[in-house]
Amino acid sequence: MVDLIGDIHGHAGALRQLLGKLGYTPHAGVYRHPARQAVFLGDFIDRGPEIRETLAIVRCMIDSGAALGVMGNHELNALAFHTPDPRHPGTYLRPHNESNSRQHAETMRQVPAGDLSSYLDWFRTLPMWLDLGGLRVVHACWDETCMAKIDGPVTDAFLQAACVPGGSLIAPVESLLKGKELPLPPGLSFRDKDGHQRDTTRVKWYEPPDGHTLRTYALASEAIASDAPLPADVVRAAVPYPEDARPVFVGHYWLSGPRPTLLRHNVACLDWSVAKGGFLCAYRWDGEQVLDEERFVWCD
Ligand SMILES: [Mn+2]
Repeated sequence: MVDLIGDIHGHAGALRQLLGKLGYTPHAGVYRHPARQAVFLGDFIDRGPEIRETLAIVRCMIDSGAALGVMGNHELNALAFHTPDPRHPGTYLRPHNESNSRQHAETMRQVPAGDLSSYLDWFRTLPMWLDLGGLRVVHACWDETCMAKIDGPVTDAFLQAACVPGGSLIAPVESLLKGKELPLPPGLSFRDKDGHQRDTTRVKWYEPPDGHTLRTYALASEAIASDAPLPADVVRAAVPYPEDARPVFVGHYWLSGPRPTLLRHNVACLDWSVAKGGFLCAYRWDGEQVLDEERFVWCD
């Protein structure tokens, strides 16, 4: 059975503490559990004091079979940031503008170039999602219509299609790794936890949109003060997660609260904002199809 672990973002101290609490101990430098496997939900980098140590712990566990893991949007962004754009020599698939450079600066400062290049090669081996039979794992959103459009390894051509404006894979890859967003009506914007002005909001993609307003369909981490109805095209395009589907685990959403809660009986987000004053969170899964809030494990 498995222990799912949310977004680490360079907090190796919290990771070591959580692994210890879950009964994983280091053997020849690799954290292992005698009877269980860890599953990482992505977003290992770009914040926090110990990005290099986080990468070392996670990669050793995955490469040795002590863990599995999926790609987060930060790993995909880093790949595009460091992959030259073949059409425009001297530029990269993710432009080196100020905000992108700022996003990746801590990773480049903390991880020596040679190591980073090796980790980037390794990021390419991370799957976009995992279907483990009794449970499912993806960084932000389980949407099989998007998955059907994605196949093959993370090559330069894949990165180009997934990251460069106009690319054929942008919409499906962003849905899986960043979730569903909807545009807010003119004049209605808000500041996110990083202080960025946002004119779109992340939504409860797993719920049927019927009966929802902007306020109730937005994820709890984003307070939208509008009871305007959802746009018709958003309602039409929604792919809610079936009530009787296998449990799905996601990260990504920077949730906050005194203790973890489920999004629904078969949907759990394990990102409780360790990199923004919250805590690193795991879920100890033993095959149950109705998830149980008593199975969250976290370190304050
Ligand atoms: Mn993320």
